Amino acid sequence: MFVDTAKVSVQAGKGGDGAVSFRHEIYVDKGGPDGGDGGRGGDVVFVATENVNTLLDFRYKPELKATDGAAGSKKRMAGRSGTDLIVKVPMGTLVRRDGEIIADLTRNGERVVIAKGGDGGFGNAHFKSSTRQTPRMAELGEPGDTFEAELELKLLADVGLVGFPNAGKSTFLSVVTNARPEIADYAFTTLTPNLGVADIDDGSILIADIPGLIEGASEGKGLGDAFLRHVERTAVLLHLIDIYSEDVATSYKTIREELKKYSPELALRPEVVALTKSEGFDAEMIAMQVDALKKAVGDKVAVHVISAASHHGLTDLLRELRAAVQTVRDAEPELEVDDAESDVITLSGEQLSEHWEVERDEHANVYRVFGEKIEKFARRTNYDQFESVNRLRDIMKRMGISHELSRAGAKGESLVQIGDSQSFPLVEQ
Ligand SMILES: Nc1nc2c(ncn2[C@@H]2O[C@H](COP(=O)(O)OP(=O)(O)OP(=O)(O)O)[C@@H](O)[C@H]2O)c(=O)[nH]1
Ligand SMILES: [Mg+2]
Repeated sequence: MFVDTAKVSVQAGKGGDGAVSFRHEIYVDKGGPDGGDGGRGGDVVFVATENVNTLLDFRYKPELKATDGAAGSKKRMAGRSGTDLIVKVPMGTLVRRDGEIIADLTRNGERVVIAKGGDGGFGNAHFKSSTRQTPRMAELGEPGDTFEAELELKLLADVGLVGFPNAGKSTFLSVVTNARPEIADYAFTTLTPNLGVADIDDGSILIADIPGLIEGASEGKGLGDAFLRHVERTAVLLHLIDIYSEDVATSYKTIREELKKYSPELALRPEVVALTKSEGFDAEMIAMQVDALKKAVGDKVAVHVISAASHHGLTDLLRELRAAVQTVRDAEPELEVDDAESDVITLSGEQLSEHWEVERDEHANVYRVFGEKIEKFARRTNYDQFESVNRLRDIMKRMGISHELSRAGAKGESLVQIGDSQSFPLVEQ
C-alpha cells in the first residue's frame, strides 16, 4: 500500500527536575546545597532517507515520543539527557504544524529537529546566595514540545513518467530500473506511484511512475490528477506515447493540456518525449509516427523511439534524461550548508523575548501574565516549594511585572497566573 499522508503525535522529552540536596560532611550538620540539574529532554528528529518510499509506517506508529531527561541528584550530579528519537522519513516529506509547513525534507540524510526537548531544571546548588544558605528549592524540568504533525509525501524523483494508461510507463520502469511494478494490458493497472533507480554510465536517476492520465483528469476523470503531485517536484518529465496510437499528435496534446490545467508551472518543466513499443513497427511506419508527433511537439524537444520489449533506444533515452536532469540540478540554487543550528525550528531559551503583558481575568478572578521569558521561568517553577515560588516573585519584581500588577489593582492575596502555569498569590501569604 502506498500512503502519502499521515497524522502523527510528536512528543519531545520533558526536561528532568533539578534536585534539592545538601552536602553531608563530618562535623557539619548540614553542608552547602549540592542538588544537581535535570537532564535535557530528547528531541524528535526527522531524517530523510532514500530507503523509505511511503508514510505507511506512521499509520501503525502514530506516536513519536523521545525520552525524558532524568532528574538531577546529590553531589551536583546532573541527570542524564533524554535520548533523541530519530525518525526516518521518505525524501520529499513535508511536515505541517497547524497547517503551516515547518519542514520539507528533500535531501538524502537531511536532518530536522521537529520538536525540541525541554530544558532540565536547575538543582539547588545554583540557588545559594549570601542571604540564602540553605535553598530548599529547585526548578522543574520544562515540558518537551508536543504537537500533532501532519505529514505529506511528495515524491522527489529526477524523472516523472506521464502518459495515457497502457502507454507502457510501468514496463519502461521495470526494464530500466530495479522496480517491479505491476504491468498489464489494460488501462489503470498502476493505482499508486512506483519509484525506481536507473543506472546509466557512471550515474543514476530516480524515476517515478504514476497512474495514467486521460482527458478530463484535471476534473477527476479516470484516477484524476491527484497523483500528479508526485511528479510536481521532479526535474524532468518523460512523456510516453504508444506508437500504436492512431493519432500520436492528439495523444500528446491531450496530456499536455491536462498537465497545464493541473499546474502551469508543471507544464513548463523540461520534457523528453518517447514513442513506445516500437519493436513491431518497420522503419517507414516509425518515421511516419515520429513526423506526426514532431509537428505537435516542436523542435525544442527530442522525440525518441523505444521498445521496452527489445530494449531498443533505452540507453540513448536514459543518457538524454540524465543530461536534462543535470542541467536542471546545476541551475538550482546552492543548497544551504547542513549545520544543525539552522534546522532547529523551535526557539532556544537564549533568544526568548523579555517582553510581557498583564491582564485582569475578571471571570476567573486572577491576574494573568504573558511573555516568553517569564512563562519559561514559570514552567520551571515547582509550586510545592515556597522558596521556588518566592524566586519566581523575585524575577517578577526584577522584570517590573509585580509593579504593573499592583498598578492594575492586584493586592497581595490576589492570584497571579503566568501563561498556563498554576496560579499563586502575588505576595507570600
Ligand atoms: N509490444 C510491446 N508491448 C509493451 C511494451 N511496453 C509495454 N507493453 C505492453 O503494454 C501494456 C501496458 O503496459 P504498462 O506498462 O502496464 O502501461 P502503463 O502505462 O503503466 O499503464 P497504466 O498503469 O494503466 O497507466 C502491457 O500489456 C505491456 O506488456 C513494449 O515495449 N512492446
Ligand atoms: Mg502502469
